[in-house]
Amino acid sequence: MTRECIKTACPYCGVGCGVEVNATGIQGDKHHPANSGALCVKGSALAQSLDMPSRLLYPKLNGREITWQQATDMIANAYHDAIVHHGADSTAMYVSGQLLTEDYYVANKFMKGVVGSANIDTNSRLCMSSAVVAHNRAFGEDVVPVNYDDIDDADLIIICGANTAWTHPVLFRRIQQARECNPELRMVVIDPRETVTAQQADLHLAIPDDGDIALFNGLLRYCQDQGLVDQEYVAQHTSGLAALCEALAGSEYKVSALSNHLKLSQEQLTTFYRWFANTRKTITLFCQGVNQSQYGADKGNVIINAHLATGKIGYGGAGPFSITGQPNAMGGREVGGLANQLAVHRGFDQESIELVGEFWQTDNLATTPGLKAVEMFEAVERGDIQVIWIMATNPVVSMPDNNFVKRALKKCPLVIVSDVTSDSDIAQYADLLLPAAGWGEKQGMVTNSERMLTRQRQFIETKGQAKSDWRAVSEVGAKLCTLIEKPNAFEFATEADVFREYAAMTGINSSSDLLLDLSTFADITDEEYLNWQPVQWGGTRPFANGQFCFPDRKARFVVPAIPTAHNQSAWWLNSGRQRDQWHTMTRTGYIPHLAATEPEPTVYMNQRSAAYLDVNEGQLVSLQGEVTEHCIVAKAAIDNGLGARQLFMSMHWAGEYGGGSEVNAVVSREVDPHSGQPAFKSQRVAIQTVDAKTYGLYLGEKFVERRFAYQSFQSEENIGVWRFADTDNLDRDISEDLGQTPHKRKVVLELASGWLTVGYDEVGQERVTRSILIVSGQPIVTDASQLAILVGKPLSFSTLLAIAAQQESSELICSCFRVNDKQIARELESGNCNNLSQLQSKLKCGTNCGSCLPQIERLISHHQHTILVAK
Ligand SMILES: Nc1nc2c(c(=O)[nH]1)N[C@H]1C(S)=C(S)[C@@H](COP(=O)(O)OP(=O)(O)OC[C@H]3O[C@@H](n4cnc5c(=O)[nH]c(N)nc54)[C@H](O)[C@@H]3O)O[C@H]1N2
Ligand SMILES: Nc1nc2c(c(=O)[nH]1)N[C@H]1C(S)=C(S)[C@@H](COP(=O)(O)OP(=O)(O)OC[C@H]3O[C@@H](n4cnc5c(=O)[nH]c(N)nc54)[C@H](O)[C@@H]3O)O[C@H]1N2
Ligand code: SF4
Ligand SMILES: [Mo]
Repeated sequence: MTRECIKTACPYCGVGCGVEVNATGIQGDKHHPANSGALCVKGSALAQSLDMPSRLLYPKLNGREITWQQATDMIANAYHDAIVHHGADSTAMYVSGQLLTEDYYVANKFMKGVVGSANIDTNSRLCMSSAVVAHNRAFGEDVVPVNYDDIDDADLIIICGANTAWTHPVLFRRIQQARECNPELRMVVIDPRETVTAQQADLHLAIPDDGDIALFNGLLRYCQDQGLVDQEYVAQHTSGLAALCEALAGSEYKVSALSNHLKLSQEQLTTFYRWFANTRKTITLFCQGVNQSQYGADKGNVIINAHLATGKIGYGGAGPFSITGQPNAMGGREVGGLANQLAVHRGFDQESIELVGEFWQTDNLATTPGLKAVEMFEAVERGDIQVIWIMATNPVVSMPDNNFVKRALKKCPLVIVSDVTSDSDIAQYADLLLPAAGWGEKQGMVTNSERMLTRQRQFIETKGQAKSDWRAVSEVGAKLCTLIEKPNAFEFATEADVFREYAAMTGINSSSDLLLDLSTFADITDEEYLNWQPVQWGGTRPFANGQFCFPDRKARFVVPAIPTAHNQSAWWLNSGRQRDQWHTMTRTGYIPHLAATEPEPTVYMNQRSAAYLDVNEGQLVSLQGEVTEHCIVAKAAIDNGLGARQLFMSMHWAGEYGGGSEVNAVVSREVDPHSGQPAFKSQRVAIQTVDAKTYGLYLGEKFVERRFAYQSFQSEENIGVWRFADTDNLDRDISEDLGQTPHKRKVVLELASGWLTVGYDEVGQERVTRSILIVSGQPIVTDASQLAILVGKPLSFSTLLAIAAQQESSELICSCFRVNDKQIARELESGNCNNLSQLQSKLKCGTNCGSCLPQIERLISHHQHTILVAK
């Protein structure tokens, strides 16, 4: 890889772990403040992620290679034509929290400063925009007032609407370590599902969908009734509590009424309320279960309200802690890459417009907010947008009602897509496809959840003609400046030039009450930029002095809306993340051990729901969106952590992996009115069993072109695994269809419930398996011993079969060493192993990245509990 040791940052989640690359590979950076050397399962697989299939190497116009010069001219001309003939607002850009700060800054300047439209929005709209609104409304600025170090200091950690054990694993491990060091530290998890995170909690509150507002309103009311409001803090540093208390004066906020409404016992509620009110060092960590809601902004504010009313903010170990999802979601917010922000934490007020206009030396500045993500694609569908540039995001999968986005893009005269792979779904909608430099090939700054700026560094050569996104935009920007006869606003030779200009721009905040000010870095040398060590803006303790960012320096309470009751008779579909996949799978789907934990599109429900629907594990069901009218098919699986009529599906399934079972096909476009963030977690759907006549499993090199009613793909070492099902009876011709790999021989074997074809070559006396096809009338649970008789070379063959057999009947716990729950249970039951370290030495599970430790610990404690009950 590289001889010297290069320090960079992980490109996945907002924990922002430091990474070191050297001759031995990619490891965690022991000296980075975010992770002290730890990496989760995704971070540990970064080296494998560099072998991306279908890497995009050249600019392509409708599939044909063109030069960068042609592409640049074409884009600049298209923006110019649209501006001249239809106005600046007929153009748009849709970017991503996975861009680096330099990319983001240049894109924002291009749209708002040169094109003259604020129609630049980002996938952070789907992710953090509710938290941004909540911070701005409460503090006067989008500031997260907590640090990771506070976790070690806290005595109560509340995790609300986040599955941290899976989504921010290194941070979760830090919480677990803090609990080991501090036996007083309690953990409360607020999540309608009993997640792996919730299983570790001292108290799990399984509230109904969007029950957070009532829960936290009740907390405030409790504090008030019990005389636990910090009157002095409230009087000196806040405003608006009286109005909020008035709104919460009704009997519906008494514990007895809330207990009914939230389906929690009075004891659970008062325990939570007492712990919160009486623990000085309390952190409330929150993420998408809060943000992705029709009430997302208000949900953020009820959490902040509770912290303000009890003064739990501004000192070590306390505060509301919105954690970011993407590696640079925070950097995008700093730069101002959302359509309703102008730049550097500035909005569209007159003073900001003047300061930004002057800094950018433009008389063409966007002066009103642009279109937010959903509105933007609606404008595309109406034909109001002539040209859109999509960068580092896959909206035809990740947007709600994704089929509408597909329809819209088909109508748009020019769709430009910058991506690293030509395999992504969005690449299929591009007229002009631009190759972006990927992680390891590019460099620049990212900011994590605790406002820490770390540099991503280049350690491999850029492939083909791929180019950093900031450079691609700068070249188009420069060309556009000549077309509109303006001086070039994009004279950046390096990332350092861009960063210096951005840092200088934040200086416009220095005479204001805003905390974002990086202007001390405006003049750093190239060398200083190169050797950048992590820096945190806003100081280590924002709001320590009780001074907030409004003119009166007081924080504000927000009176939230009261959620209307959801339709109780419909099934509730909740969606989110799996431990081992990243978003739409373009960077993790092809890594075998990451693909193994959830090998096909799966919809989870509890045992009683399955019985009610008369569906068995492994059978197919279809989901029909209440609003979108689309339908998807997925495999049913049991998760007793879900409540009645609750369904959960991961958001990842996309492209050839998911065969069309993208969950967003059944997700409506309903958004939070303040933030515009979609309510991904609150969908009503109809669910039905699918009358599948045939289930199939194929292990081979290439699958048939033919489409089945259901189909999925999983990447294994040197082989593909396809699962499929159909409502027709498939005949044996399919085994001919599948015989695209030239087999020397084929054997067909009748099984009890179907049939099996094995294709193999003969090599000397040995048989080498090339493909296996199993077709059955039932969901496939293979019997490896029955099939193994066929093989001349048992090892390779049985490995293939183990893949088939294992995943149907067990849950993969440790993906690094492929250890499943059955193996762990066997060791525990046989008495071979009694604790974690014995399991680790016997099976190696949990000895690499440790992302599965919470699940192994759960299996051990479950086993110990079973023994106790049996006694
Ligand atoms: N493995 C993995 N990790 C990731 C990512 C990934 O793709 N894969 N993506 C990253 C990104 S961009 C993000 S934004 C984060 C997201 O991180 P998280 O927010 O932790 O993850 P999610 O699974 O989206 O949802 C969190 C939980 O919200 C719960 N929830 C649903 N409705 C409600 C409700 O009304 N109230 C409450 N209190 N909870 C509710 C869900 O049951 C779910 O368990 O993860 C980051 N980390
Ligand atoms: N139903 C449901 N939907 C959701 C969510 C949910 O919980 N439920 N969560 C939402 C959230 S929080 C998020 S953050 C979004 C994420 O959704 P997306 O942002 O759409 O997902 P990604 O797969 O990360 O898309 C990133 C794309 O950028 C490409 N890429 C990678 N690196 C680079 C680069 O350096 N430059 C360029 N130009 N391209 C690059 C990748 O190949 C990929 O195509 O999904 C949202 N959608
Ligand atoms: S927790 Fe995992 S995915 Fe997130 S930054 Fe750290 S290593 Fe990367
Ligand atoms: Mo996100």
